Amino acid sequence: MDPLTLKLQAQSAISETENVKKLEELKITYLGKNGLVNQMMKEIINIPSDQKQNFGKKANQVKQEIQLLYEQKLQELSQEGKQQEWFDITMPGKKPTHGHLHLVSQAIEEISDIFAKIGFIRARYPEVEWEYYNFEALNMSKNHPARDEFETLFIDAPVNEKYGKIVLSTHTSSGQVREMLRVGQPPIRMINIAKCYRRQQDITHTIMFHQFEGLVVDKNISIKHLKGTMDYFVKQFYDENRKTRLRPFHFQFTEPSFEVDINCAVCLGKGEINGKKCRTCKQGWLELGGSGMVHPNVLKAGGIDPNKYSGFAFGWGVERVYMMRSDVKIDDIRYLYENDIRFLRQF
Ligand code: FA5
Repeated sequence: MDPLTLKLQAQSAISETENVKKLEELKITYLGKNGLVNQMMKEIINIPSDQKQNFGKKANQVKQEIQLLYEQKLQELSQEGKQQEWFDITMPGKKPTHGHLHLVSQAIEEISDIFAKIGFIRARYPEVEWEYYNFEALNMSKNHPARDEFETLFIDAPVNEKYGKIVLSTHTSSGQVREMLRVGQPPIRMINIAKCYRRQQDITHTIMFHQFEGLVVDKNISIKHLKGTMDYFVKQFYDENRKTRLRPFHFQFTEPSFEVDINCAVCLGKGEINGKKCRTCKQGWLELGGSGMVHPNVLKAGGIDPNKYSGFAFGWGVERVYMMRSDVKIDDIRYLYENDIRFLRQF
C-alpha cells in the first residue's frame, strides 16, 4: 500500500474510534511490529532505486503522522473519561464499623476503677494453679469435704510433693495467700480479678467465669469495714436504690462468713413475672458472692500473725454482678459467651 493511502485509511479509522480499547487495537494494526506501517516499509525493496529515497522519506513521515494521530486521540478519549467520572464532595463518608470491648471486659474495668478509688491495688494470679493455693492454704486440707463445692477441673500432670496437683483455679481466693506472701507485712488492700473454672453449666453458671476478690489485712480490721466496703461497691456499681442482704454462711477460709445477695433486676425482687416464677432468680434475690473475716489459719499460711492483724475478704462473680444491673436484663449467663454478635452489639 502506498504511504498516502495508508495514512488516509488510518486517519479515518482513528477518528471514528470511540473508546480506548478500540484505539489500542488500531495501534497494533497500524503501528505494531507486524502492523501495516512496517509492512509498507518492507515494500521499499520493490521500489526502483531512483525512487527509494523519496519513498523512504514519505513512509517515515506517514509513520510519524499516524503515531501523532494515535496520541491525540488517546488524550481526547482520556479527557472524556475523566469528565464522565462524577464525584459528590458533599456526600457524607461511610463510617467504618467500630468494635468495642466485650461486656465482661467493660465490667472488669468498671469494677477495677471503683475499687481503685478506695485504694485497692489490682492483682492477678495464675489461672493454672497449685492445689495448695486453691485449697490447702485456704484451710481446706486434703480430702476436706468443703473442696467438693468447687467442682474442680484437674490438670493431668505430675503431683508436686508440697503443692499437690495442678488445677484450673476455681476461685480468685487462690490469690489470697499469694498476695500475703508477695506483700510480706500488712497493710494489704488487693482486688484480684481473674478467670475461674468449674465443672458446671446452666442458666446461672458457665464453665469459665470471672471473679473479683477483695482482700484487706491490717491492724484492727473488723466486720464494719467489710460491710462498709460492700455497701460502697453496690451503690457505685448499681444505684442507691438496689438492696443487698447478708446471709450467714460457711466458707472454710473465713470466720464468720456471709453470702451477699442483691434483689433481682429481671423481676425487681418479686420472684415472679406475670404470675410465673422468675426464670433467673426464682425467689427475688440473687447471690452475688461470698465474704467474711479472713480465717486465722489463712493469715498464718501467708506468714501473717493473726494475733496482731485481722482482715476481711470477699469474692463475687463478675458476670453475675453485671447481670444484676437493671439496665442489662440478661436472663441467661450463657449468652455472654455464645459470641453472637447481634447480642454483643447491644452493650
Ligand atoms: C467462692 O468462690 C469464694 N471463694 C468466695 C469468697 C471469697 C468467700 C472470699 C469468702 C471470702 P462461691 O463458690 O460462692 O464462693 O462463688 C462466688 C461467686 O462466684 C458466686 O456467688 C457467683 O457469683 C460466682 N460463680 C461461682 N461459680 C460460677 C459459675 N460456674 N459461673 C458463673 N459464676 C459463678
